[in-house]
Amino acid sequence: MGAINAVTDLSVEDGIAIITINNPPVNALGHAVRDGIVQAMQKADADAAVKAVVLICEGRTFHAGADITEFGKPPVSPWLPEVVTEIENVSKPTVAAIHGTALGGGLEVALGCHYRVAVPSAKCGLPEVHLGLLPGAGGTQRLPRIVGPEQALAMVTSGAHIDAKTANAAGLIDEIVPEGTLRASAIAFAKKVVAENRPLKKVRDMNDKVEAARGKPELFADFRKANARKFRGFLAPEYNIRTIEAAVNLPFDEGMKVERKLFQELMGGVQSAAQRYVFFAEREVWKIPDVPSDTPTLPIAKVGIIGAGTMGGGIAMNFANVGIPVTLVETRQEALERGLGVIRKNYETTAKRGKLKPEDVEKRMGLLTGTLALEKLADCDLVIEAVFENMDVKKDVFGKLDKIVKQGAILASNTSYLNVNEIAAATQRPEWVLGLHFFSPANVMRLLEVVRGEKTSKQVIATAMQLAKKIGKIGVLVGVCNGFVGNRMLAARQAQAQAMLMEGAMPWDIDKPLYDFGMPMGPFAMGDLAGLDIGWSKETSKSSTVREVLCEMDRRGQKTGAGFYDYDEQRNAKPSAVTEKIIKDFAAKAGVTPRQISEQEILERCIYPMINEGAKILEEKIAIRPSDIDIVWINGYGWPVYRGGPMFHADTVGLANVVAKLKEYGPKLGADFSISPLLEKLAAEGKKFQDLK
Ligand code: T1G
Repeated sequence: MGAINAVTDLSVEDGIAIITINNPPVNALGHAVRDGIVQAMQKADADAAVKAVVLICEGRTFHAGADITEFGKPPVSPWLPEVVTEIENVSKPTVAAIHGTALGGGLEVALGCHYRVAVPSAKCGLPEVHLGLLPGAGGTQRLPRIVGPEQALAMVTSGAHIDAKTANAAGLIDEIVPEGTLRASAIAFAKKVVAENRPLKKVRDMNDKVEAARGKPELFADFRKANARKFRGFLAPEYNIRTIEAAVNLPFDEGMKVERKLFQELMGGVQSAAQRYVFFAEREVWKIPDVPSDTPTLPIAKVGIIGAGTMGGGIAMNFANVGIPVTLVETRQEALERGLGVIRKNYETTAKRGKLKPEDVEKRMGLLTGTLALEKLADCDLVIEAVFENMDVKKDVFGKLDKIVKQGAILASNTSYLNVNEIAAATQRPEWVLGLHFFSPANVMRLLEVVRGEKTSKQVIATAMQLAKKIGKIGVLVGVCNGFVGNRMLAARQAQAQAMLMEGAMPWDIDKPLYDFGMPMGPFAMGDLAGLDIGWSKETSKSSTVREVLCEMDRRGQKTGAGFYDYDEQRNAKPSAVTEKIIKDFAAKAGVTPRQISEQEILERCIYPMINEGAKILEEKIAIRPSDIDIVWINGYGWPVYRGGPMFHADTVGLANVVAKLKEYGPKLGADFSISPLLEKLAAEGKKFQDLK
């Protein structure tokens, strides 16, 4: 038979038709693939010599879903639901042969087949919720009919990929076949189905599990309640729940109508547009225009970390987690033991939660060596300094490292805002120096700002980005400036939050609109969580700010039961009359007449100066592209992914509106505030940050 089209091949072997799709990199179900499958299924169905059909993909994976690059464009028939129905209605057994990841529309295509076989390493999932969507080709109606509504609810709202063994146990995969034998085993399985005259198992007709859940609304009510906090602000999880409810309560075709309606609502919405933008943005960050992807990288087999405090310890765990031995250096034995103790406690907590085997706790602790001798770092491939944020201390450490550590090793600073070029200049090898800015807790937060110094070599950059991926981080390359990308923009927001305190807003008035916007918490609640005494000392405190006065009163945040807020035993925050009086006293001393500030003004004055700072960061080439800035904020500062990040949000609001508001707030934004020329230019041209390629 041969090629059906550029991506689809149809062959017949001993009565079994094999439809082979080859659409790299992930066999996404773009138009050609959909059309190819339909044509091939029709040909196989019409061929009397064909007794059964196998659908298999070339390359690294079975279909990893619909082609996301086609979203937002006019859909071209055959649509994916039609493809699935076409497969289901073939009059001969159809078998999906799964390897890699059968995801989204890919799993839906497999659910249209009458049988599914997979190799042990295969994974299945419906991750559409991560794109602000839901499965739109029958997955919400077919999956619960196979795995039951409970597991279907968990799968469509978490988007988790389940392994072949679990899928087999759940009835999703009919047979696990040996690794490397997929094609032959699938053909053998198809022959067995024919020989045993097994029925055409149409999933749409398998109603036992959904009918069993009928009349049990508590299943959904409990699920919603249990996940309310996690799903806060997102639309897609709730929509996914409704489709599973429809699968339980309605006949298949009625349920499909509900799926289609809810799918189109989400597809047309800003949340999905934002999450699809983030999908591609997370893949763009790794592409450095002047550092080709084939730039040779350096092996990192041994890492040294200076400072076993909160950051140093968290950073060390990232390397131990991937099997890289780490030497931790401290100045005092007591500090070293405390640091290693915290790491062990973290691992043991993870093990208690069943997310780590006890033997793995020991294995990882076994990769950590503590020492008071800097000389022990001589043969490290990478040394990361995580000491006190003071330039003189940093330069002293780098000067010593320069003399101790072997040539060809990378020297990195975990500084969160200091000048990396100045630190590098404290060595004779600035081309081997860069910043690796981890976020606290460093073993949890996904973001890593990779700070490129003016002399950092391309090989060191390529190595750092590759290492970021290896330790499970999202590496974003940024340039040297005060606070790099994240903290520089945060400072712009904090300045406005502080300013509005003096104008009449209370901390809780400012935190609320940011929380409602989707941030995990506002600036003042965040301050209380981190501790108001970071960088504060009783000795130098002069009661010159609200924060200083609070610290002087031992209101240092959650840890002291009071800060900007008062906290109960369960650490629930409530507005504080004490803080209110302190703020009013400050405002009175400044001669300010407090005024009511609207939530909209608070939100805009917190976010728009950030966006403006983001535009300046692009002008200064501190960030490569606007979407990198968005990835920093989503993965480092809790910006809600369904709003795409500050720069995407600006495009959604309209740059002209942002500029107009910044001009309207003008004097309130501070004497040294100025609007970014790039932002003004794009606004004037009616353009978006996304137009900046
Ligand atoms: N469509 C288009 N391009 C895709 C794609 C997709 N579904 N998946 C991956 N790519 C591109 C990606 O942009 C990158 O391109 C390259 O493939 C390698 O990806 C109706 C509505 C499969 C686990 O959500 O989770 O089906 O950067 O770097 O780390 O119900 O890709 O090289 O140019 O991520 O090995 C549902 C999305 C779609 C799965 C592989 N499916 N993909 O991870 O490689 S919605 C998904 C992934 C849907 C239907 C609905 C991962 C992966 P480039 P990569 P990876």
